[in-house]
Amino acid sequence: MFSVSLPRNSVLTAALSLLLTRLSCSSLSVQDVPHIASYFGTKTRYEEVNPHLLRDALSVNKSVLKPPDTERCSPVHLTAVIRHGSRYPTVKNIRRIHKLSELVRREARGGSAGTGFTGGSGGSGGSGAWLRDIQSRWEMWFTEDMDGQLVEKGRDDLRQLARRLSALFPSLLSEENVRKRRISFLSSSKHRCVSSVEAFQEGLQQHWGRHEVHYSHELDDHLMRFFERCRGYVEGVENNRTALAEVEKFKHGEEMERVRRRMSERLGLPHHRLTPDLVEAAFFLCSYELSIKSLHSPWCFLFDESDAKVLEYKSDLKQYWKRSHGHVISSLSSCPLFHHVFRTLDKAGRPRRSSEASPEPASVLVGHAETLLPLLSLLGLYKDKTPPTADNYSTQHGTKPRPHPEVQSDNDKSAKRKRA
Ligand SMILES: *[C@@H]1O[C@H](CO)[C@@H](O)[C@H](O)[C@H]1NC(C)=O
Ligand SMILES: *[C@@H]1O[C@H](CO)[C@@H](O)[C@H](O)[C@H]1NC(C)=O
Ligand SMILES: CC(=O)N[C@H]1CO[C@H](CO)[C@@H](O)[C@@H]1O
Repeated sequence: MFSVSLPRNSVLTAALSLLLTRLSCSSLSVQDVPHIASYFGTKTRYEEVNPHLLRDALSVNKSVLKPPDTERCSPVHLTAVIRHGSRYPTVKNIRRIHKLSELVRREARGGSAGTGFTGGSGGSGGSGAWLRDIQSRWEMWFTEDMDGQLVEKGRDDLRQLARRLSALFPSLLSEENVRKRRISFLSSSKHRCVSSVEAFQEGLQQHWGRHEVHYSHELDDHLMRFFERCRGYVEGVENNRTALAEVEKFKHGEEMERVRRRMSERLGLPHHRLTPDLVEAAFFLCSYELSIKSLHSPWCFLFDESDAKVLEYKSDLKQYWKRSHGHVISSLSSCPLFHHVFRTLDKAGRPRRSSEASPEPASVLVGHAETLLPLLSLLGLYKDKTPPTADNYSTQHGTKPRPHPEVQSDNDKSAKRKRA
């Protein structure tokens, strides 16, 4: 959250909300949550980062908005750049999950190696229970048509975020401002983003006890999917294998090899059958069953905490080199959005005669993690002194994240991903 104090005692506020939160009717008790639940990178449940929302998904802390004691301020504008809510895996990962589940169902014989786990609902210990669960009870329920769509829980993420923001900024996200269409809603054209911007509007209406929702939003891929239109980025990073050399190196490096070997032992599968992509598919499977269905998946028992840290580092490396500070062009590609946000803030903060119309009270922009990361990087946030590399796992993996003081930590999962 960053705010600009204006001459006439007003506060201009821009909230950057990275990841959303959800939570409501989860049936998982605390001890049922997989022991590796906080290592899923961009797929971590929002409640792992903001556990207070488990108790009350609508709670807000108004003290974060308190202006300096010497000033009398009131909010005049809110810009929120928001990622879509929880979603299904994309087709690429659904195919990997399918391949993994077939392999394990047909060929896994279980490990004799003691894993130190007791798992599965049988609770009889060893690898037997969870592997029996996977092989006889677990059903492949992902279908290709789910391809990255928003899940019901993802809708809740956005509804609840809208309600919290509305409680924090009642004069901006007000019923009247929405009714008179004074608030702009922009979205990426992807289905999950459109569903998210609609859910956000539903949340506002719920907040006011209304049932009939009138949606109003515009699609703008120039702003929200700038990354696919920036030639320098597409050629220099997206389509350039060398740009992600550190990720490739780590993927085939000794830490990942150890995870692979342990996983193949636990499953009783020949090592060569389990590619690094399939190892990752199992990890994602654990994360998706938790975030979509609130399930403690039997697949989670394939990993211990040290395995999870390695896989988390791998996805951190990828985000860093693909979307963040790794290559300057990645952050520069967000210039269209950057300029849009700051032009909007400037306009809202410009001194006005009292006869002039007041500025747009709020601008809500819904995009992707790929939208947020380059923008945060361009703002200079979360920049490591030394870049994370394939060789740095041992020095970097234990680093605790420190959220940047000026970024609202509400839902800020990305803060965790950055090694401050
Ligand atoms: C609210 O935020 C302030 C400042 O960040 C913090 O000191 C305080 O403990 C928070 N209150 C609650 C109830 O979380
Ligand atoms: C690909 O990435 C490498 C490493 O970052 C860089 O040196 C090279 O110039 C890039 N190639 C293109 C075509 O941009
Ligand atoms: C934090 C840390 O150890 N960073 C090092 C990672 O590796 C690169 C080169 O391999 C070094 O330059 C960094 O200092």
